[in-house]
Amino acid sequence: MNYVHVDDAKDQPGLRLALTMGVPGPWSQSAKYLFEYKQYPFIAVGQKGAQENLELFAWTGHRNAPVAVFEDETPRVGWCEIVMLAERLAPEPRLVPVSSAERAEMFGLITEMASEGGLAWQRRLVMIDVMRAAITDPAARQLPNTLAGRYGYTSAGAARANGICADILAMLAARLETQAGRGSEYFVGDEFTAADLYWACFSQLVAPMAEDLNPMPKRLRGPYTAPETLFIDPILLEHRSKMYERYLSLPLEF
Ligand SMILES: N[C@@H](CCC(=O)N[C@@H](CS)C(=O)NCC(=O)O)C(=O)O
Repeated sequence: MNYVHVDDAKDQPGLRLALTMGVPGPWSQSAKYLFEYKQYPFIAVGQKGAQENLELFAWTGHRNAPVAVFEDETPRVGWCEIVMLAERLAPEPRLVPVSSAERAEMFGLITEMASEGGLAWQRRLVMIDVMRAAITDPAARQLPNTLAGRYGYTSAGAARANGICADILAMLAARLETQAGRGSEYFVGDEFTAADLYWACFSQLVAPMAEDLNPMPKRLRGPYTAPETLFIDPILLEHRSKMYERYLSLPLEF
């Protein structure tokens, strides 16, 4: 990924996307693929995970990623507003269904993956626990401690997280089973939508793809991998493999 510094991006026209560098952060990966899939050009700006990102903050008011800045419009940070920006800038190929009923289904599914309290949010609470336990020297726990402060970590919350993840994963698998029963390989309707794209990216947070496809830092592979107690129905991983093969570039770039 060719990242540009904030100073070299902020006065440029068009779309600037701040993305987390060096890790397959699923929110950043999804934002990147939205625009890549639509072949809409953007300048990638590097965000450093769990750091202060002072220049990014001065420019956008945010320290984390993704942040999408189009021209002089308000920076967009929520996944939903970034999906809608992509759809506005490049209406074709569509990633949001025409039918309002299907839109409601699609946004509901992504909410369960990506919104506050959803699958990735819960996985991050567990990941913070795992990273803390792996670093024996408390003084060296700056990264997980920063994430803990940013994303509402409590040990009680982390203890509840696996149960919530299991429920969401079972719902997503059941959804794909139902769709398969009516002859569709996609989460919603009969076509590739943002829900399929988001699941491909967010699945990395429970079952990261192999090193050759997802060359993530070795020290993060453990924390990204779900515990064995969390059942991941094979249909979920078959689906994400198909989506990458058909629509999303591999290997992952970050
Ligand atoms: N704002 C996003 C969520 C963004 C988010 O959680 N970003 C994380 C994961 S990629 C992040 O930047 N973590 C590293 C950091 O805080 O520096 C949304 O609500 O859709």
